[in-house]
Amino acid sequence: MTKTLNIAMIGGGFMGKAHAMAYASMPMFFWPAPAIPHRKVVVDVTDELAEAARQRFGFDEASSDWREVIARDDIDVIDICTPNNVHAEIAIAAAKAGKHIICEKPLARGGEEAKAMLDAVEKAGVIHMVAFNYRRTPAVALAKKYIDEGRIGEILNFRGTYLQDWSADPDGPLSWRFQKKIAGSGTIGDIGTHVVDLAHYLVGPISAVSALTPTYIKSRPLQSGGVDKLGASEKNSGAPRGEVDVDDEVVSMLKFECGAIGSLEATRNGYGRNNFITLEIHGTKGSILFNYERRDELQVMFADDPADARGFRTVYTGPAHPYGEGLWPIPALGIGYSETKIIECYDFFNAIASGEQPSPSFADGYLTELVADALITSGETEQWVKVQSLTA
Ligand code: NAI
Ligand code: SOE
Repeated sequence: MTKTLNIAMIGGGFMGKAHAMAYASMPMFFWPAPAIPHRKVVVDVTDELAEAARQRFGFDEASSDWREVIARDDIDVIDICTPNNVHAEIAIAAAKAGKHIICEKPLARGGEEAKAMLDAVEKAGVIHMVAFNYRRTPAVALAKKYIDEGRIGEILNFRGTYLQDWSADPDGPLSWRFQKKIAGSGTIGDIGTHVVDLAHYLVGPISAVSALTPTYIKSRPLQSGGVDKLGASEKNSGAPRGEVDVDDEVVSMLKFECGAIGSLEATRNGYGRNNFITLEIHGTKGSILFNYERRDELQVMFADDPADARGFRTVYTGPAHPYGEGLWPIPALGIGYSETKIIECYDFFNAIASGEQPSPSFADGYLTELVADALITSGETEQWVKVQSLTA
């Protein structure tokens, strides 16, 4: 009989929806499942919001008090889907209560907070994961497989972009994503960290950065609390405005510990771009290209192909590729955002079942926060900044 584990999910916004869908779907895709996630309690800031989330996302119970929920003996897993300012407080309390933890990205508002979270989960001996789900796109996992097998040789260069346009309108509201005290940083923490995580996954640790981090839109109409509707829907040009104290864009050169070089670009102000995550990786024996907006496809070029057949080929991910056994039976039926979250859920529950930490764990999330800190400092000083070593 497959074991059931009770989930308490804190935060019922965009990510609450994605995680609830993953809990319901994971055993339907991956069977036998490592465990059955049971949607036990959902928590939000008011009883009304929590109750709406309970009904919508299929939880047994609703609560507006995460501390009380964490203290319960019948909860196995705490899932943190709140804005970034409460990740640390919730995770540290959950670790002390002996719960396994999955926390949305970015792990924290910087390296210091992330280190306290890492220390807490390591002391408690619980399983911990940070939800950098784009690693779980099968085409990205296939790129990792090719790289690990040496199919494109030694990595020379990594180019990663994450371009969106939902914040390009100056009258989009001052949601929590534009407030340093809540988000920690702007584009750097919100989407730049996804690229850093992908770079760490595919190439290895980043050792130094040289970044530019402009803020284009210095004030926005005030929004009093609430979920972040990501721009357009709450536009209100006549409302009183508040200061934006985070970066809108980051463009950085990168050095990796392995000797590779690279670049990272992330913006939420790039008109016409939506969820444009691209990776281009050059090795001594070939190259890999990925574009999340065409996420069923991986473009690969192997330098030892016959001269008359050289060039990029398109591999459509399917049953022969990572996670293919659980997903859809033929390639190109369509991998979506939900599938990345279902796979993430599968890997997290496998980790709980096996007792082995998953990747990315809080240790990986901490490393990513150290790079984010370095990007912020570099942007402020316009200097190269070394990433703080984990052993320092
Ligand atoms: P959101 O604004 O849509 O929803 C946040 C929810 O948390 C709201 O319902 C809010 O009322 C609730 N909340 C706030 N403080 C709380 C507290 N103290 N206790 C209980 N509930 C609280 O935000 P969204 O987009 O869901 O983001 C949440 C987290 O997920 C963030 O850390 C964000 O960076 C991350 N995220 C990750 C994505 C990914 O692709 N992995 C995509 C979107 C967000
Ligand atoms: C907004 O930029 C956002 O929702 C990010 O917070 C997520 O991490 C990203 O995956 C989608 O866009």
